[in-house]
Amino acid sequence: MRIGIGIVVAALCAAVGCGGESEPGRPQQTTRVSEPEVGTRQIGILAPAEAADTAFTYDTAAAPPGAELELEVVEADGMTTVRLSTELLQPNRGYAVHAHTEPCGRNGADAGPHFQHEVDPAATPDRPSVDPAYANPRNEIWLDLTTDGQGNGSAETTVPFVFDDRVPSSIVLHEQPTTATEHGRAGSAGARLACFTAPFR
Ligand SMILES: [Cu+2]
Repeated sequence: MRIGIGIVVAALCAAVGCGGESEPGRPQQTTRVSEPEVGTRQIGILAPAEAADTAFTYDTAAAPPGAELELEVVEADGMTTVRLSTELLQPNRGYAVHAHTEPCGRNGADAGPHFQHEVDPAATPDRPSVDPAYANPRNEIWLDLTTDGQGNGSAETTVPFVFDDRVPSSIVLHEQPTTATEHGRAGSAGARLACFTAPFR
């Protein structure tokens, strides 16, 4: 009797195709040849801080309202690649840019410190990490860029980690053209000119 039922099931499967252990109504699994990619792509248009929703400028001369920021994040094979492209910022100017931990707000400080994969144990809310062992472009996400004559620019970085439950919440553009790397100042880049709330996942 058991054998008989087995043959009937086998025949049905041959006719309609049974999906191994898949449950009814669920798409069947396909074989993956590498880790799945996880990614986001977000666009923000700068607006004056008092009127902004997601993309804030705190200095309308250095980071003009209407400037566009596009952020792309791709996690794959244990690494994360982040691309930032900008349009209509100040022409021929450098901007130091980083991923920060908190969403943007009315004040530049609202975005919190730099996102760090391994958090500097010496850092406090009042004294951000300035230790190059932690404040560096492999443990943080730095996207320093220089604009062309039209104010367009781009930057890309690949860091040797993917995110766990902690992810960056924003991208901040700073006054200095590049990010400091020396001990005691590592990660410093001057005033916050603009901020784009862009959850990385
Ligand atoms: Cu920053």
